[in-house]
This record gives sequence, structure tokens and C-alpha cells, in this order.
Amino acid sequence: MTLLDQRPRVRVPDEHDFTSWLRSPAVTARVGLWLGVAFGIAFVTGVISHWGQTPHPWLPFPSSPSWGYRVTQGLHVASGSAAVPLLLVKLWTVFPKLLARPPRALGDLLVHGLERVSIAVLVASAIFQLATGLANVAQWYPWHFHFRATHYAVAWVAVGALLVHVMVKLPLIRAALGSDLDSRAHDRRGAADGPGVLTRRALLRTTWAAAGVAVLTTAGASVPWLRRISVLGVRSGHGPGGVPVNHTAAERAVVAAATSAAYRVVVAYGGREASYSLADLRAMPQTTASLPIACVEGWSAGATWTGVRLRDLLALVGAPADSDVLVRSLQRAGGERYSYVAPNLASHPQTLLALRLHGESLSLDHGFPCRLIAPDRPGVLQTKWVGRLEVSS
Ligand SMILES: Nc1nc2c(c(=O)[nH]1)N[C@H]1C(S)=C(S)[C@@H](COP(=O)(O)O)O[C@H]1N2
Ligand SMILES: [Mo]
Repeated sequence: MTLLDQRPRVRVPDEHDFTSWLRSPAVTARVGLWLGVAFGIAFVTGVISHWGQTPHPWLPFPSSPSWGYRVTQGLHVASGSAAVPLLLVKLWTVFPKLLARPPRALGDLLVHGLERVSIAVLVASAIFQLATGLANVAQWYPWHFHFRATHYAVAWVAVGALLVHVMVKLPLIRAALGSDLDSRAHDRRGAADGPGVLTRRALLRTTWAAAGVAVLTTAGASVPWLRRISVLGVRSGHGPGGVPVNHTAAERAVVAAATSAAYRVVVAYGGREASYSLADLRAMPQTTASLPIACVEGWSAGATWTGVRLRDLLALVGAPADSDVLVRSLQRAGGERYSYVAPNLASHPQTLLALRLHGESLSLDHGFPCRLIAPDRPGVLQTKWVGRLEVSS
């Protein structure tokens, strides 16, 4: 006998080489149910976030409750985080099916092929959503496409593929959820008939725990009392006034313009312009409001702001309170350099050009000399270093 003869023959593994007792529809369906819940929450809250960031939406984004966006965007990130371990476990329980030999008969082959394509779309879009979402939370943009538009479009693809998948699998899902976790009734041929190192119950418990840890370690970015255990929360509670800073004045190249003695905020309406110095703004009636900054990237923080009501400024130039207002920053480049305030917010008594945070003069990084702050509004639209208001009605 030569060594060559002893060389194992190379054989492509197939479905039946994977015999773990854990890879059962009884497990897959249970994990899948919670994955479906997580994706459902992420989808609904994502649509809300997209709506909140759409300029001139067909249906005005509500201005109350003022903490609404803080909650929905916190849920968005928490459900996305929980989905990561759920998706990994679910894929692990089904992946031997990838190696199933395609059926021979043409009709069966067609159905098989279609099912494969729908699963490929679902898996690819789900991984894409979680990966881009997590990268966004980490403020890491290693791509060139527009994040919000792409994340939003792929969400519809994922949800569509998810609905098809659930419909196709509904009989199996119902049967699997309806029978005992340890039932072998729906197992693949050749699967082991008893537990190995881990019971199904232990696998599920570990999975729920992993999802819980994923939520707790990221949720501190929005829930103050979780902050200390939130090791993966990108934003701490640090920053002037206990409010994190997303982008500094230096990063946005506004230090000179914001600290210049020549600083004015210009209000343009109907071909006329009025301008106000910081001293002018300080001399106007001041309003204090408790409104959170709720960043699209998942962190949020409550804060108390003091400043001039936007509608008071509109009144000074003779513009109606329910105007459309384009708020422009001193910042010259970047998507956050302007935002639109819709009529329902422009007239709102808590929509302010804030001059103070927690009673102290606004720090340069929080938007000195003044920043926009309005209720129930995505953080990215709370424009800092405001230089110009363009009113149209
Ligand atoms: N001009 C300008 N305004 C801006 C930004 C910016 O980069 N430039 N960042 C926005 C984002 S993404 C958020 S979450 C909030 C954060 O405000 P803070 O840094 O004061 O916490 O400001 C918003 N306003
Ligand atoms: Mo943000």
C-alpha cells in the first residue's frame, strides 16, 4: 500500500453530513419568530426615521411627543442589535440546506431554484441591513453610497423577501412552533436523534441571552441608566453639559465664523433681509424647553435649552408662524449644513434658536452662537451654528 492510496477521496459534503440535533426546524422556527419580530420593529421604526428626515413630507412629521423620535430610533438600533445574534443562530441552524442536491425533475428544479433565489435575496439584504446599520451606529462609513437612501431601499427588499419566505414556510413554521422543542417530527433525514453537547433548550437560552446582551450593550447610548454597562454604545454621556458632541466646530470648519464679532443671524423673507447679532438675540424674550437630541446614529440625550422662539423671529420680519423655514449653518460643506423646518414645527412654541444649554452659554461644539432645537426631530436636523433662516410660506 502506498501513501497515495490512503489519501481521503475528496467529496463535496452534502446536507446529510451535518447531523447536529440542534439544526432542527423546531429551533429555527423559534429563533426565526423573534428574528421576525426584531426585523418588524426595525422596519417600522426605520420607516418613521426616514419620514422624519424627508424634507417637505406629504404628511407632516408630528411634533409630539417631543421624545417620540428618541424612542423610535432607540428601538430601531436596539432591535437591529438583537437581530445580529438571532440571524447568526438561525443561519447556522439551516446552512446545511445550502448543500442540498437540487432535484432532478424540471418542475421541482424550478420551484427549488425560485425558493433559493428568494432566500438568497433575504439573507443578502438582511446581512446588508445589519452590517450597514451597525457601521452607521459606529459612525464608520466605509462606502460611497448614500446611507439613508440605500438602507431604506434595501429595507423594502428585505421585508418583501421576508414576507415571501414566511408565506412559503408557513405550514412548516406552524407545525414546528406547535410541537415540542425536542420533537423530531420535522427534522431533516439523517439528523441525530438526541442531544450532543448542547440541548436545544440550552441553545435557545444562549441565543436569547446573546440578543439581550446585544441590546443592553448598545442601548446605553439612549438610556442613561444603562450607560455604564453599555460598552458597545459609541456615545458616552460625555460632552459639555453632559450632552455628547457629534461633530465638533473644528471638524466642521466653523470656528472662525462662529466666534467672529461680525456674526449675525440673517432672516430672509419676501425679498427682504433682517440680521441680528448675538446681543440682539440675547435681548429677545427667552424660552426654556426640555428637548432631547436624538441622533439618527442611535445615541440620544435629554437636555434643557434656552433661546429665542423661531416663530418670534418670523414675526419680527412679518412672516406667518406656519411658514416653511430653511435653516442654514455657517458650515460650508456637508449634508448637515442645512435643514428644513416644516410649518407645524416653525409655529411650535418649543422650536428654538437655542443660546444656552442647561443654563450655560452654548459651547462652540454644541452650536454656539445659536443652534436649532425642536421637538420630536431627528438629531441630524437640529442644525448647529445657525447663520441664516430663509422663510417661504
Ligand atoms: N451644522 C451642523 N449641524 C449639525 C451637525 C453638523 O455636523 N453640522 N450634526 C448634526 C447631528 S448628526 C446631530 S446628532 C446633532 C448633534 O448635536 P450635538 O453635537 O450638539 O450633540 O447636531 C446636528 N447638527
Ligand atoms: Mo446625528
